[in-house]
Amino acid sequence: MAAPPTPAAPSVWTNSLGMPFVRVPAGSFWMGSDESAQTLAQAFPRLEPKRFTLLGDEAPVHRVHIRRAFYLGQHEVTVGQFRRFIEASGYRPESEADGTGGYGYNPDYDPATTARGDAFEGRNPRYSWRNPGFVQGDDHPVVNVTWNDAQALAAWLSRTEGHRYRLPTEAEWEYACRAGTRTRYPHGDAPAGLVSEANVFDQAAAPYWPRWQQHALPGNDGYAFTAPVGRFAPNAFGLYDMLGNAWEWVSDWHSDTYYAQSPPSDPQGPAEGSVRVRRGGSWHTWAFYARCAFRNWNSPQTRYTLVGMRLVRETDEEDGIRDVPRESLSVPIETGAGPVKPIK
Ligand SMILES: [Ca+2]
Ligand SMILES: [Ca+2]
Repeated sequence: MAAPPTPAAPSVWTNSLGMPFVRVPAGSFWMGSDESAQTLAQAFPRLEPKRFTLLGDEAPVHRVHIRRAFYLGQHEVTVGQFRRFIEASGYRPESEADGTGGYGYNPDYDPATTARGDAFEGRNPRYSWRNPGFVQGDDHPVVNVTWNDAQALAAWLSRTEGHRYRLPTEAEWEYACRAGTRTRYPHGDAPAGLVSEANVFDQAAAPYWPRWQQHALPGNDGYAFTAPVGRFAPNAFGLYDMLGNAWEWVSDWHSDTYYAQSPPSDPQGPAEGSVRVRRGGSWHTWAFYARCAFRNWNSPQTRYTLVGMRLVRETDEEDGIRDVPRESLSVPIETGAGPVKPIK
């Protein structure tokens, strides 16, 4: 008897800065979440009920078609890759160019004594992508980078390589994160399962943040701060750390009401806005906020210890990259089931 076929390994292409990209095929998916406050309260019993009423921007769940395959960074952009970009281009990241710095972890910093009560010290010129206040190797995700810094990196790569780079759209990001799944997380709905799948707020991080200890997942993922990229299992598209490690900027402006008006094919987000979306949660993020559907946002100038990026390289006809036949992918792109509730 023949052995069952093994899923094809993703086709990986590496750019001039050493960033591996995997091809994400065109397809359709259900975007967003319309879970009720009651359902969420059962799954996350330690959270205050008001948190479950603030998720209106995740609904309605709506069908989205991604009409074109794209290459997505297999990992978050790393410190080493960002350094090579800075050295080759002469670009000055916003945190250094505007002189106000970034944010950082300082064990002596007391949020209770500050007006904003922020978890991290900043802005402060001692902090930037070079120093978030905790140790990072070159293989950790770069943080303290702004949406504008991501634009600069994409523009420089496009110019020097002749391929078109950009941030993913919010729809491309969620499609890539879900990789054929409909659940809260790619592994399923159970928050506790996330600790073995992603670097989030867990028992490794909790001792550094005693105030939020009760929100730490019960397991230990091994990382109190950022982890080297690719330490957890990839999703069905071969992508690592879509959830956790560092939040990832996407290209869209944020609007609370966008999903109700979103075009079904290749949505690009609102035409204008004041804040850009970030996705996926980070090493410091509670499981509730590391769901595939959760949306967060900041101004394009925001730099923070939790926020990094991952780039798209668009496909083109002449680049000689071997396209993976859709049939060989291990994930069903189309899910037969409709949304739990009818789309309004
Ligand atoms: Ca962790
Ligand atoms: Ca991430």
